[in-house]
Amino acid sequence: MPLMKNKEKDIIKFLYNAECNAQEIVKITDQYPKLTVKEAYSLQHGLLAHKIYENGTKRIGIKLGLTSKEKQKMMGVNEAIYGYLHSDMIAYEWEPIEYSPLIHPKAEPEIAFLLGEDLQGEDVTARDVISATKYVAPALEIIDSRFKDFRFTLADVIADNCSSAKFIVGSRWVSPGAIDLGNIGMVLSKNGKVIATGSSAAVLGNPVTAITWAVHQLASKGEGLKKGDVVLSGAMSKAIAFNSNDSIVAQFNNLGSVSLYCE
Ligand code: OOG
Ligand code: MG
Repeated sequence: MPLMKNKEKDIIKFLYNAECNAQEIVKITDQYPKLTVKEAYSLQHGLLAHKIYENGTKRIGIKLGLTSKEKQKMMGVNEAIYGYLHSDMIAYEWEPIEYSPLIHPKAEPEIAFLLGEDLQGEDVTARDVISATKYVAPALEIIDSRFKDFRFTLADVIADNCSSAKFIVGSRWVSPGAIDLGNIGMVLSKNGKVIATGSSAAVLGNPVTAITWAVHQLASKGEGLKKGDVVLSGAMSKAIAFNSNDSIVAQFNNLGSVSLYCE
């Protein structure tokens, strides 16, 4: 039986309050083990509407998740996921990230795509994605699952807007035609020590492939990307946990670097 509307509202409030109070919660599937991926996306959409209503945030793009074969294997799935980026998730390199409003944050190196045109349709191709992209830029996504110990099922993480919390886009913006998007190397350091390396090839072979997939998913729901949207294309290495006083730097070949400091 599909989730009843009143149950949906309760779950959305449960997730929203966990985020507002920086308090981890039990998984939704502990109580609703039959929650489907389709219902989870509906919860995610409802959560976006709830946030827009409650705190006036705006939808400013999307983020992709589980784009590497490794992460998909870990979750026992063979598909990526997507969530919404909101205006109140934007953070800046020059402004410390506050630890206290977060639960157990992790940072992920990603490539951000900044769109210069709308992009919608089930027939959108990788070429269309590139031509609609005005710039690509280095980015750090801060994920902060609302679930206890960062453990969840696929349906849980989708409902929780794919663990989205904050993101930082670096200051070097490059035309997508100027670099080989499927072959960008990356070195991630924490407090001056290299902690992971990765490549944009880990993102479904090429982040453009991942974005094309997401555009098709959105199209099947009558949605699309808009001029000015930001798209975070998916983690290029494992996510790195951080705490107060930690600094993290991701350096990308041909794309400069982006950093965060947590206070
Ligand atoms: C889900 C979000 C994953 C990515 O880039 O793979 C994600 C999670 O691992 O908590 O944002
Ligand atoms: Mg991510």
